[in-house]
Amino acid sequence: MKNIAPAIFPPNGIGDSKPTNQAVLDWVHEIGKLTKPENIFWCDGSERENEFLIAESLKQNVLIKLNEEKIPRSYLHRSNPNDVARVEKVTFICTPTKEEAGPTNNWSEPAETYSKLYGLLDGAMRGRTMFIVPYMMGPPDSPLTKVGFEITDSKYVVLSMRIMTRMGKIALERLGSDPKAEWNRGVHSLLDVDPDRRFICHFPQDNTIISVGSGYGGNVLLSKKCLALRIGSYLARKQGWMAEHMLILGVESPQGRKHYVAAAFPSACGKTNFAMLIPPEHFKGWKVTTVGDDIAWMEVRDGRLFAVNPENGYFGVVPGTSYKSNPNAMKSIEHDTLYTNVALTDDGDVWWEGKDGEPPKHAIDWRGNDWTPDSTEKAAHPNSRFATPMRNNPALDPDVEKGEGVPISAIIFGGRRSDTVPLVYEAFDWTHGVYLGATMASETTAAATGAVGQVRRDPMAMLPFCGYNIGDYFRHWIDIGKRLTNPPLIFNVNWFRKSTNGKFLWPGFGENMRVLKWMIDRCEKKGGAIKSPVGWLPAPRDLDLDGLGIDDKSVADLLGIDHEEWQKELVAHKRFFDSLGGVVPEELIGQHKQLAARFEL
Ligand code: OXD
Ligand code: MN
Repeated sequence: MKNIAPAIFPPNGIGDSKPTNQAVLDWVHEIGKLTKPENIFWCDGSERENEFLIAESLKQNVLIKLNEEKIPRSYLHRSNPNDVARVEKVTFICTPTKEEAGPTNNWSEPAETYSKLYGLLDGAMRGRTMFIVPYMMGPPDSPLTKVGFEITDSKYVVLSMRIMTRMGKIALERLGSDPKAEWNRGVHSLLDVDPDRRFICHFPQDNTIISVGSGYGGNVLLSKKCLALRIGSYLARKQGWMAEHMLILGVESPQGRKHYVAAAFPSACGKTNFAMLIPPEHFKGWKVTTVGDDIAWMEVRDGRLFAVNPENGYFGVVPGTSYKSNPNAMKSIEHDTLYTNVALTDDGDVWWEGKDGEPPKHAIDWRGNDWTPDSTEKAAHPNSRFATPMRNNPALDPDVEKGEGVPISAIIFGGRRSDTVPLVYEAFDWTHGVYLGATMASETTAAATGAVGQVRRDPMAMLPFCGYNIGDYFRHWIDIGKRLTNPPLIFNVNWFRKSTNGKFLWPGFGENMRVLKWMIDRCEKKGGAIKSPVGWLPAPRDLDLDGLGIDDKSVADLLGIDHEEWQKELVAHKRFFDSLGGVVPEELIGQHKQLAARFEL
């Protein structure tokens, strides 16, 4: 096997930050004996360590330095072209029984899977450095915060984890030396980046993740989808909290009244854009701030839901990001950013489809080939990404580090639907809201491998991320509702509805503030709404559409409920529930019946 990650040899004082916790030391010893690395590098997250790792990565062509004047302290990484997105078909939940993993997950028997993976890992790090990355998910003083360790043979993973998590000493301190303390064990090896030897396996009962054969994003930054969502959701159910695929934003009125909302959209449906929304001119004095752009951990306190963002950075889709679509993201990625699979211009800048300005006359595309505007290939991969520290975001919420979290006034579900689903509507109550989440659907995107543009049901945007039986997950949502005396209102949005001639009806981006404002009005019990079979809908007059230049017909189309389309939707909901093989709680079956009955009235 060709060594694609040769060992590096740190000077004294770098790579020797061993933890005191014996359970960690024993586990690292065990994995070291198995993978047989050239040496072991204990990360501490320091600046000096980071500089050393960057220098070594540049030498080994793992990173390309970008133009220091244009984008200071930023780098480009190109992944293997066979390895550019999360691969759901080789992602497994390894619970003792198939039933625990449920109908929406790939399941594999734990003992057999350990044995297969240990076979693949045997000697996998020969001639390589084994990095031990301690990291912490969540603000330092939050009760929800968790510690993880990722063992990896990829420098790119170490450098990305440093951006995406609170990495190094801070995590070791949080863990302490109690050998019984809870922490996540993550093992990652690139192997030889062969799609046939690529597996992302979760062992929820052991709080363990093993990922082999990939070097890309969500497959290998084990803190994110693997721990914060799949293992996280399993722990959350057991421990009575929630781990959700949701952004968290703050919205403050000119009078200084502030609300926080959490929103679940499937991958690549504008979560980062919504989390960093800049209110348009018309909403002078309103402020939107970002707590998180991808994941929310939430708990019930005093009958309310409080949320923290477990992450420390953003791993966002690059194409389409521009000063028009997301100025705060553009400002965030102007420095200290690690890009993956974007194009490199001749002056060492980065470029992607949808960036502001003219395309460069010549660039090197994401595969490393010459590219010109006449090329038929894309310059940047559609799932190319930035990893950038959240502190780069000019709209970062001041309470992002608050251990107790922020109180959630509204939960928003949404997807990419060309038809059927109105721009916005509100659930009648919590259980109805759970139904909206459970039946959510979206047209697929490039964030995962597979066909793009097909409507797939994606409950709570958690289909690829729920680490246990989806029926139990729905039940957990319903049970959480019972503990909420002051529950958030639940909404559904669809920014992507199209006219009969295939044009988007809604301008989206900053103008989504108009929809957000209606939701906030509803939370403050002052927004108008009309009762429809699907939920509370704003009448056109309830939305502030001043100065938007949208005609009445488009507004009617955006908010319209087409009974024929909804008959099909009802059938699709039923088909989806049936496909889950009897795990859906009675309450949600009841909601389906009630929805059907409301259409009969
Ligand atoms: C992500 C995803 O990377 O959802 O956030 O795929
Ligand atoms: Mn995501």
